[in-house]
Amino acid sequence: MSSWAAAAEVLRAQRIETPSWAYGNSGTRFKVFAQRGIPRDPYEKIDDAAKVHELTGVAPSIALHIPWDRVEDFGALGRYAADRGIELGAINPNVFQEDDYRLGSLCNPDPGVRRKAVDHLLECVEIGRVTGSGVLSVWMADGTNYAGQDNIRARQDRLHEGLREAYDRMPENMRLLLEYKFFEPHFYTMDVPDWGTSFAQCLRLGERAQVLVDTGHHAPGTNIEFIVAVLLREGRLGGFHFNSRNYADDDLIVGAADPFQLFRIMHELVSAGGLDPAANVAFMLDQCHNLEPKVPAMIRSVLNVQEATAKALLVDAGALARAQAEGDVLGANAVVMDAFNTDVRPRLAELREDMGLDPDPIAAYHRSGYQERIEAERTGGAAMGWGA
Ligand code: LRH
Ligand code: MN
Ligand code: MN
Repeated sequence: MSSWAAAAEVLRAQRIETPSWAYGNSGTRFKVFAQRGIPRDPYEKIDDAAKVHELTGVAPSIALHIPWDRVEDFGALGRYAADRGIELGAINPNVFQEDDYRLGSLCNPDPGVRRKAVDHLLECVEIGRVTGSGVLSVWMADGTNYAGQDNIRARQDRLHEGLREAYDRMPENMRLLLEYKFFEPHFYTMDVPDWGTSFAQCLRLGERAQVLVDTGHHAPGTNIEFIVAVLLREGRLGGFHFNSRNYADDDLIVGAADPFQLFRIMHELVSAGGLDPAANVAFMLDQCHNLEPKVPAMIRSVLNVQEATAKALLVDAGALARAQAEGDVLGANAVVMDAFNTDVRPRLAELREDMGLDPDPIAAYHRSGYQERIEAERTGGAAMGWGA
């Protein structure tokens, strides 16, 4: 694709999901910094997510993490979101924050603990049924710290059994996305360390099990766009958790550390049809804003994804294919770099005006008085779930 008119259509239809937990207080294991105006419950997180959508026009859903976002009545929560113009998105089970899970959740050697973890997944399937969520997004902290601590293959078998139960319980419209991470909190083995392990588990489960790529979960130097290309080709790229990193799972603003990597990922998506609604790739953010104010940080994140997408859509596919066919190494690379080096911000500002939005969503946020209002109204906001 290379014409801006065609690119603009795709950009209008883009959907980027923001995570409820990024609106809460967060920090590192050294300190959680309390900010002013932090949501006190899932309803207020929805208010913040709705503000991000109101100003960007492309963030119409919020991912939930259970139990952090547990409420009595998820139907009511969904209606509250709908009244504010957004939907409840992926349901993320949490099987990593209880003492019982010291040796793992689905992979734990103790059948009683495995039962508890599977029951939580089943509860999340039911929550997703009520909220109409299409994604059950599973990440487990399971792993071992020492050679011989547990049997690696037996843990894979237990993992399959647990996921199988959840998968079989899902309604037809739901997908199970299995997120991998190569280290942390365990440092010898993680039970789903990489896309290959996730892919193998998903293949055994069925077509509605797909791999989730969190861009902060790879060893330094990993070529993430290659993984994206292969998974798309296999029909198993379920979605992303976007964030950026310099060292480990930094959870910084997507596109902050390496905008070129984000562009390269988007380029692989565009060239393989990964932005088509039919490809059903979920674009979700998974970040922690430890220092910066949360709502404008989230707006910045959405804009960064949008800018990378716009640049990828500007790659002249015809010229690229010709250069590739001719073995023109420099020419092919130049086509891609030309797109990356295009300043798309003025065009995106115009597109926003076309969509009835302010051309500069961050300035609009600062003018809106929203930050002042939440700081005045909300006292004692909650931490995202750990470390506080
Ligand atoms: C794990 C992870 C996973 C969790 C989230 C809070 O590092 O990326 O997606 O659910 O962080
Ligand atoms: Mn993640
Ligand atoms: Mn992570």
